[in-house]
Amino acid sequence: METEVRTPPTICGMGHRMKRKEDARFLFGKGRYVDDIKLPGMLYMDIVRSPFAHARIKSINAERALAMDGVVAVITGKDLEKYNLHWMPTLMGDTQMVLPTDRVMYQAQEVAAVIATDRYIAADAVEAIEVEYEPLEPVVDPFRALEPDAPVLRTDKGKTDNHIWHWEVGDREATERAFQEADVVVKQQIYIPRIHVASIETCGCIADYNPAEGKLTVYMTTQAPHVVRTALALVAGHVGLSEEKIRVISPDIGGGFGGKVPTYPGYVIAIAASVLLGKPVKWIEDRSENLQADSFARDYHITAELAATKDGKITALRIKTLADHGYTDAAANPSKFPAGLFSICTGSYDIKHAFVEVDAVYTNKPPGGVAYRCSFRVTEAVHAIERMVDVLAQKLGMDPAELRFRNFVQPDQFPYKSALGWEYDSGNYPAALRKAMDLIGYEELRREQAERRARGELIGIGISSFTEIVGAGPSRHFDILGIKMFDSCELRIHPTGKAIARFGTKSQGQGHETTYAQIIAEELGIPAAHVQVEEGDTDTAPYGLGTYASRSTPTAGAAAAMAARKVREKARKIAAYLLEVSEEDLEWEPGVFRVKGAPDKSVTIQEIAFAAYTNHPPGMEAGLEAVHYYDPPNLTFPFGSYICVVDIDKGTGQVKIRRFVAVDDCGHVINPMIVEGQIHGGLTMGFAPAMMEELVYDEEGNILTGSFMDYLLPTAVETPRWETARTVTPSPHHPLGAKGVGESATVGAPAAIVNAVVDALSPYGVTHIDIPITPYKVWKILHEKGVV
Ligand code: PCD
Repeated sequence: METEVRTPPTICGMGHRMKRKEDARFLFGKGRYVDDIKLPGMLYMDIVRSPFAHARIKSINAERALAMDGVVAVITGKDLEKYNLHWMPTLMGDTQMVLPTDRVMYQAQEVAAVIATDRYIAADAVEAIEVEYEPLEPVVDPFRALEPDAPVLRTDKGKTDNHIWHWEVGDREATERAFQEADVVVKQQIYIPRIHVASIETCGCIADYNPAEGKLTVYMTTQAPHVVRTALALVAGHVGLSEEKIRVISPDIGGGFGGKVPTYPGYVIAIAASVLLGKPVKWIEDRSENLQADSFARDYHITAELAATKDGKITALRIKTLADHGYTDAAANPSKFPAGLFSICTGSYDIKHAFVEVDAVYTNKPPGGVAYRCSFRVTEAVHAIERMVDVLAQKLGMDPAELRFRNFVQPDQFPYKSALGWEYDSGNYPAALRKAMDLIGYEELRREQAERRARGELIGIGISSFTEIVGAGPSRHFDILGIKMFDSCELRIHPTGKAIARFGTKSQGQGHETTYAQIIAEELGIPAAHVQVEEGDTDTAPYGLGTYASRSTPTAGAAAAMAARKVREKARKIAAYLLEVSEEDLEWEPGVFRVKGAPDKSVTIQEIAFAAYTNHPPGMEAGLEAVHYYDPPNLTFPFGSYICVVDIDKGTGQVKIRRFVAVDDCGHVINPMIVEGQIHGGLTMGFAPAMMEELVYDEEGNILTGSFMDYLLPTAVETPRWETARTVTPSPHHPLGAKGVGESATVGAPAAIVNAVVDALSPYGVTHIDIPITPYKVWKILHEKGVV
């Protein structure tokens, strides 16, 4: 099945490879990012950061800094404490320091802020501030954090240990029984290291408090502007910032990837500084600050087990995980799901019994647990199950494709209720894997592998058949800080038949200005070129929860279709009036209402729009507009099958990805070109942590990968050539049959790569390798296992 193209290229509805409307301004260098904005009288902020992972602050001496020309103020935790603004809530309901009053909890934590008339003066003044620290014993290892004699980090919360929460789901006893009765059991420790999104643009803001109006405008790199506005009103209402006086503007954003969901201390300090000084204050992180202090992702220590019959039917899954959250749980998960949607870990398989538990701990590291293009811990879940299926295949001596076919949820089982409680909306897993196998020539590759193995060469083939879960709400299960997770579209048609549509989401590069316009073009027949899309200004956009977790298409995209349908219903009434027939006598085709049986009697949507303001039916309200708040009935479950082929150089341990075929299914596709772009980017962001990215700390809590010298990112040179294809299994509940897609590839890719490398080394007894698979790691294995 393919997405049907119902509109001509002049209208450019769904299914057209429309070029991105936003690209004109990006390609001309006319994007408007936070750092492009300069306001009259603007001051600049820079931040003093802690060299220690855990220390008491004995004193802060700002005298030398304050004496410097151009330095306006130095702000410390003690200053903020006077207004009770030294702590702030995290999105997970934990608390985080804005600035410390007594202790620092991780290296690079904010200690004080300098406000100056110039960015460089601010930076020099940071150097001039003298802070006296008394180092304390740091807790770096999460297992150490749980030992009874480990230093307790969050004494401010009255805690007596470093355990944050325990979360479990599934049937423990039934799973236990299934394990006892199993013919075969496999068990594997899997570590998914801490990583960082490293988007091109770092974080920053301009806080602009206007004392005359009592109004605060914040230009800010945020993926969720409305949530920020409400949260700010809730925490700073007592100092006069009430919600109607706060305007958050998220301008163009140079990549978000989950890292721009949280509110970082820098934003709050800049806001406090602007309110105190009555002037605009700009704060822009530098690259190292971004890498060292902003929220990280992953850091999951997983123990996974599978039980199966001897002919390869998986009967149960059990997972125990230790989650390192740094010194505060600053994850951005929906409130009811402290481990995000990790419970999608039964994956694409019909597993009757499952039990999962996650324990979270505090350590002296930057706070987090946010996404890195992974829709709430789904990458961790997919990595665990896709690795385990291969571990089992190896144990059974069975082809991993065959094992997958034997265990897939079958197409006729949808809607499918998983053992851990999700209702998968639709899928056809065998079709996607079969297609990927055909494209890559699976059988032929296995033959080649056998021949080469006989010659002692290392070639591996790895599969990942993942299931994603995206599009939160439904609001009965999903909220952030109590705010329900729906999303919105407000659509206005102008008299000349052109439109403006505003949304509660916020593109960071995904192309919403194009795809939302295409949805409205599809529903109303107004050319997508004539639909202006706006997001990110809380004074004008309808309320929404923002863009992350691939939720925009499932929620706001659906809202666009529903708002357009409301407009079309009103348009039908106007058309009946203009054509002097009853509504039932009208037929709709994109852009035109025709009289049934008299097709030359018709009115276009443009004529109707004009009439809505110039000649509307008596008794009807003038105008043509609609608002829709869409609360999805379920999540959407995109999926895919990826196959990776690797060749390993025995001398150097270098892994070369020879081919990578990705078959994705995101239901109906709005813009195939944009979806392919999303997959290409997503695959590269799956390749990176699989092969090179990792935040590493020494035993003192010093970050060893604090710059791009050591935190490796792939360039075009290292990145493999991606081969993409798709199947189309529409979502039965989304108005357009679409599912989200933004994160699928990052979620699915790492397991395919690791499975390929392990497959190459399996004749030598290798069953697992933790990512990142660096040449050194492979080289060591080759030597340990006596391969060379
Ligand atoms: N689409 C189409 N069709 C379908 C689906 C989809 O067409 N079916 C398209 C849309 O429209 C858009 C895109 O595609 O445009 C995407 O989508 P989605 O899936 O819905 O998603 P969104 O919500 O919009 O977004 C989000 C995502 C995420 S989540 C991430 S990470 C990443 C991705 O997105 N990020 C980014 N991608 C991207 N891209 C770019 N360029 N940039 C960025 O930043 Mo998170 O949670 O935050 O981790």
